[in-house]
Amino acid sequence: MTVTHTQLRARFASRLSALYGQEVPAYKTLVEVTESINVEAIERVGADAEKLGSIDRVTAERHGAIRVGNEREMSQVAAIFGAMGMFPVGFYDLREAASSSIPVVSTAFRPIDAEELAANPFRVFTSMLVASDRRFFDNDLGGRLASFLDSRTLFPDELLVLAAESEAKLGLDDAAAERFLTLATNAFALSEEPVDRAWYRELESVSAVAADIGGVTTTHINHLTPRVLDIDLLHTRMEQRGISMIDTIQGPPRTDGTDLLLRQTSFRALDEERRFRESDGSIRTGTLRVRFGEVESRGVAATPAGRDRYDAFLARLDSMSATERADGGARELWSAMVPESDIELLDKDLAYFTVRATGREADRGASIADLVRSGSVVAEPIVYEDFLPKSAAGIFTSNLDSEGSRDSGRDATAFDALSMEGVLGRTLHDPHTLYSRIREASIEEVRRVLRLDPESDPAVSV
Ligand code: OOG
Ligand code: NI
Repeated sequence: MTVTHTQLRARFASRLSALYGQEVPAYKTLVEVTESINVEAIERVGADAEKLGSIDRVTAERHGAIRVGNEREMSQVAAIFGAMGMFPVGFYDLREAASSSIPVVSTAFRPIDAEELAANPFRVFTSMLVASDRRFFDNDLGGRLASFLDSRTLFPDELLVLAAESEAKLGLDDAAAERFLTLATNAFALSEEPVDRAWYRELESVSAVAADIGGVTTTHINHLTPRVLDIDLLHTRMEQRGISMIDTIQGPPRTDGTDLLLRQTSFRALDEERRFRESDGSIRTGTLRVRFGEVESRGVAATPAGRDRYDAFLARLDSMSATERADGGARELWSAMVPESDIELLDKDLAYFTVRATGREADRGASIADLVRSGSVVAEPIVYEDFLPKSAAGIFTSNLDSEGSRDSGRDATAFDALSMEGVLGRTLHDPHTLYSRIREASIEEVRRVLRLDPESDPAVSV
């Protein structure tokens, strides 16, 4: 029997979750609290709570975050995820997104078809260190870092061979699937290998993220994030369970209507025991603090116009004082800038929806929003499947003990979405194209069912 990409992805997500639960026990508490809040939300709100995904999808839903060191490692990760039906989507340059030192560029691997997303939406935010960026690493350190990374092997050949086979044959037989999943999961387990203390510290003085990536010979899952239906309540409950959360919830403020995009928060990184190699060659036990737990609530995907509103909101927020923000200023600002009801979001083309004909007759020449108002069509929000650079940078920095250092006068390494595509050696998908493709397919179907003509009913093309 062939184990399909979809099954491989679901099994990989659940194995990683088991691994991370063993390694970071607070993650298990987070999952427990998340699950009970989700059940309560369904009881309280009813079917509407499932408007952005069935309870089964939401309960199983996770995103992971991993970090690799160079282009070779990034292309290997792409091959491993390609074996599970996960494709690179979007480009994030975190070097620019924060004042602290985050010398990485990122993409997210995820399924892209509506059915695959519904079956298992597992996604992994994947960052690659840019050791050549002289703002962070001078010639000497950057050179030593690059050769350290060149000489390590994160993924065994056997794993890469199985990945290629799965990609080519759209799956693996049972035995090969088992082996693939074991090797893939192991590649992200925290290693027992001693950490070279002096090397780690040297990198840490520039950037804690650089040390986490390039200070060790292996990689590990940085966090796994469950999806919760009420993130404000979760924040309070976790504090009550004695787990100290970061102060803020990243992303747009809470609203009474349909949330846009993504809201995230995390608990502080915890001390983890690691072995160190000291400069005299002896091995000692110590601790590192890099892995944390994050949780998120997902809203509707924003169109480019909706995204512009969010970006404008962030810019306005920057000029607000902390007290103003905490006093409901953020929420007020958001309400003034973004409508909350589905129908307005749809009418103003701020968010993506799929549409479905109800069987009730439609007026000719009506817009989609009119058809929704008159009951001929229902609109359902398309879940935001991606990430937000500002929130990602916020999550990175909220868990760093020091800002690190950078010299903005030195040369930046030019690296954009096209460069990322070159590194991956495969298409880097644009999130908007994917969301609008899902929307268009549903409109096409409504047109067919209602026998609308795109020529005489132009509004229906949104
Ligand atoms: C990734 C941080 C970004 C998110 O949810 O925005 C991220 C990392 O810490 O490696 O996971
Ligand atoms: Ni995350």
